Amino acid sequence: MRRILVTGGLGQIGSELVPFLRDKYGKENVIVADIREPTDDVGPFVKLDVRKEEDILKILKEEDIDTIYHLAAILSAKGEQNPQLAFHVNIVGMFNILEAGRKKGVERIMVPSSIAAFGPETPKDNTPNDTILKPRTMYGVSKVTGELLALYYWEKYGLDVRGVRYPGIISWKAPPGGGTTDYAVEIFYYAIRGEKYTCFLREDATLPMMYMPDAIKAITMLADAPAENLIHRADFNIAAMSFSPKELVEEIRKYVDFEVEYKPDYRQKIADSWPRTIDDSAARKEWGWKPDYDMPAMVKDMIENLKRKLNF
Ligand code: NAD
Ligand code: AKB
Repeated sequence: MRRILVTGGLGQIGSELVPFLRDKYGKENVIVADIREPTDDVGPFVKLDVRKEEDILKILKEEDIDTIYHLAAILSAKGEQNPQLAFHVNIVGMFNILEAGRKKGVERIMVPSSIAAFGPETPKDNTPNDTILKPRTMYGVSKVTGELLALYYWEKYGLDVRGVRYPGIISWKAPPGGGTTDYAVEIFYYAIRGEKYTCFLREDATLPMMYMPDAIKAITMLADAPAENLIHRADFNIAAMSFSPKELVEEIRKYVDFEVEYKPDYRQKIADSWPRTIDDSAARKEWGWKPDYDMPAMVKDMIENLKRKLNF
């Protein structure tokens, strides 16, 4: 039996990861932790600020946790507006989770990294798994730090920390939390309502993306992978699709008509520093990664689900 803590569990990914884990391990065995109070019933919940190591350790002991999914973070765009906050939540928070996990003796910590770990010097097309990591956002710096700390704690203490470098995640259940790729979720709401959308990236800003079911599949597959097969730790590239805003608009217009204008803001510079396409051969080889959704399949599913959700 597993006892699982999901930090940042009220966020975009946690909102869908938690039900998945509860189906598998039982509702009472998966505890949501977040700095925010839930607005509706989310099942077992604890209020937790990951900047406080003692509070984390107390919960790990009280709830006898053996597995942590550490999702609490400040994402790229929000992080550039408050880099000091991003440092404390993402870097100090990650360190606190590792220290509390080590002291409690948890079995496994899953922690997402991001394509934000890459930077302007990284090759942009078919970006290799093992390449130049010189990000220029505080969020990216925190992701590289997290990847290196994961490796350090594995080699020094045998603490089993694993993670994938997520691309932009697209989903319809919970809103995204302040990233550069958020446009690819927001745009669907405007399209379905038939409203004009102002895109904060250029029409040709191609970025790697992934649909939420594949994001859940990736992190849970990696969690279950035999340790002896893993050469990498918390730094697996994973890919599913890459597209520009213009290409996404063309696909959405196959279902609904809407107007789009492009007014790139500070987030364009962040997007410019990230890859266009990703080489995920290490994840495919080491734990059998393969996505289920390409861009057309994602758009069809998003439109169907959002139309139902928004009563259109
Ligand atoms: P999100 O912003 O939707 O959710 C993050 C959650 O963390 C929020 O519910 C927030 O309240 C909580 N939080 C913030 N500060 C906290 C603190 N001090 N203590 C406890 N909780 C705190 O983020 P998400 O999209 O669900 O991302 C989860 C993880 O996946 C993050 O590590 C993120 O970097 C990574 N990731 C996400 C994407 C994506 O597109 N969503 C892409 C790449 C990587
Ligand atoms: C963001 O845009 O910050 C996230 C990410 C790719 O890490 N979606």
